[in-house]
Amino acid sequence: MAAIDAVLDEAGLKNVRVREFVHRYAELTGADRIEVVNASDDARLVQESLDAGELLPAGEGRYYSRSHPKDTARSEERTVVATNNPADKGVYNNWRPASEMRPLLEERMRGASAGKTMYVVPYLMAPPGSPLEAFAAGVELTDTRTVVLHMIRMARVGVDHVNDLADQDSFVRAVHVTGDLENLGQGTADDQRYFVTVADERTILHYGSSYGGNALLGKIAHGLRQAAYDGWASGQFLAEQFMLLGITDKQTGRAYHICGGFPSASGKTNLAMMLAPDALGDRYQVHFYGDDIAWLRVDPEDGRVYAINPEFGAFGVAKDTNEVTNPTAVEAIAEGTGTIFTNVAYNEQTHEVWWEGKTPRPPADPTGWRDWAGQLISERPADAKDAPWAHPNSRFTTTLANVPNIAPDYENPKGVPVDGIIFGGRTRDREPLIRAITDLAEGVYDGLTLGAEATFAAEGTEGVLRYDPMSMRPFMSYAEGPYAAHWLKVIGAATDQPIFAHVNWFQRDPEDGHFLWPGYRDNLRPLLWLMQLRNGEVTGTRTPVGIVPTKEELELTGVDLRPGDMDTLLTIDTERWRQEMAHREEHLSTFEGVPEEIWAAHRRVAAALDAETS
Ligand code: OXD
Ligand code: MN
Repeated sequence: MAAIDAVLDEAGLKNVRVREFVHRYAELTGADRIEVVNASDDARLVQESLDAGELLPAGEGRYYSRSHPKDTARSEERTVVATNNPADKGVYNNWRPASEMRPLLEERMRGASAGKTMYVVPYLMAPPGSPLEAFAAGVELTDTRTVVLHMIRMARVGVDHVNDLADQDSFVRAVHVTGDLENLGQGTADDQRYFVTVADERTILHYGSSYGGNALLGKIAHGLRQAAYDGWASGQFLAEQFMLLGITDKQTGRAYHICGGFPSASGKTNLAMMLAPDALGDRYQVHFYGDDIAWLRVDPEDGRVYAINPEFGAFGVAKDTNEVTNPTAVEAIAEGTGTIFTNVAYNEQTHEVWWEGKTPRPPADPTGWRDWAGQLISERPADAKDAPWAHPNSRFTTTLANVPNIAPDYENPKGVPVDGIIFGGRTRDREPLIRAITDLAEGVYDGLTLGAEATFAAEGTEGVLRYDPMSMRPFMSYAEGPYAAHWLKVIGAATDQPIFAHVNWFQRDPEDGHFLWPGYRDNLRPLLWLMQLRNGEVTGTRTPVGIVPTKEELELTGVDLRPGDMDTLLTIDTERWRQEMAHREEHLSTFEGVPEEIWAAHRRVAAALDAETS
């Protein structure tokens, strides 16, 4: 007891509520010692991790870590949102009563950190001074040093973030206990893991992993689940799994900001970090703000929607990251950036890292290379010769400031005004390159019916959409009907509302399967059109599902397209859309309390499609 107080005193941690929280969980988890962390401790903690073999060197100022092979991804089945109100139960949030989950988690955590250090990580999920700062402070207690190092890269970390709170109690209590990863029955009927957000008690209790969103509690558990709940409960904001980028027109001096949601494997990080295509680079500059989370609120002064990225870093999927797909990410993870790679392949002699898609082929000389699980490539058994070297969910963790086109105002506490909100899934047909939606309810309806093609059997039937409302399916913290209503309320309060759009970079030729649109940097072109449409500079063509550009309106200088492909990219296949409307109706019907405005939007689109074919 006295020893804990001495450490907290020494660290200058004054917030009495935080101190009580630390005491309580130090006792419960049985940790041997505690240590309070500030971002300035990074170099020392890195050195300790290198000495302990938890990190390996990966070139100058870069590091490599391997997770336990049974612990390589988020587990949606084991993730629960608990509250004290059964009405918070939705379709996707795995709701359970707080009175059941809190004791269950605390029992699992009891004594589970014996022999370990419990790190106290005070953090802020917002640029300091943000109007949403009251929702952004948290303290993560974790028994794993590499989790601390990830938190320092992904969140603003230091005792000042909790000492100075106006309401000393207004921090998220986040507890991470790793557990015995070898013996947790991961993926079996006897799975011991639980990742619980007790949303109405602003408490996060995660047990049984030390990987990514399971363990870096500022990011997904606080930045998305808790924040979405807080945004709704307070009536003040939305927290969404959205990227955020800026486009500056150097000719006119105007700046635009676009945020949006994409289901996984739909190119969100590449889009967020993109550069203008060479042919447009003299005129447009694209800036990066965030690749994964945006909090949206309306500013009473000008009635516009403002967005912040609450994060401080990027936890990006390594697979397929290269000079073509994402040159800015390649720079952001170069030597000297402090990047931590996890579960990529590693060369223990040269300290190089490699993942599928980094180069077209793996390194020709296997000497020194080990795959993500630590197996020497040269000693792989014959039947494993073709297995990937990196885990498909291998990652890099780097701070935002390392991204070369980071926006100069990315730390502006106010955030940036949002001109466009886009949704985009990976769909091989039906969805055109872009369709703009000018009506709020139709925009929200489009987000609620967002989906991407199921890619393998476990996710659904091949080719059928797997719905992922607003790309929030794994992060929903309250019921979908009230969620839709909250969207209408927040954005509806803006006097100058953003335009909505649905984009699709992945249309394919039905005959030979080639991608019709080159994607990547050329994705700027449809976004420029969207901004022009919002400004009234173009009119597009009205269709039952939104406004699509005419070929002439799109800036296509320097794009490499096959003849005829542009027409297909802008075509609405009314028959396919009518089939889709039936699926949408079924999908929306699974939610209780969907606002009438959303149903009306659905009926309007359905009627317009019917009118087109009759
Ligand atoms: C995710 C992530 O799992 O961003 O979505 O890490
Ligand atoms: Mn994400």
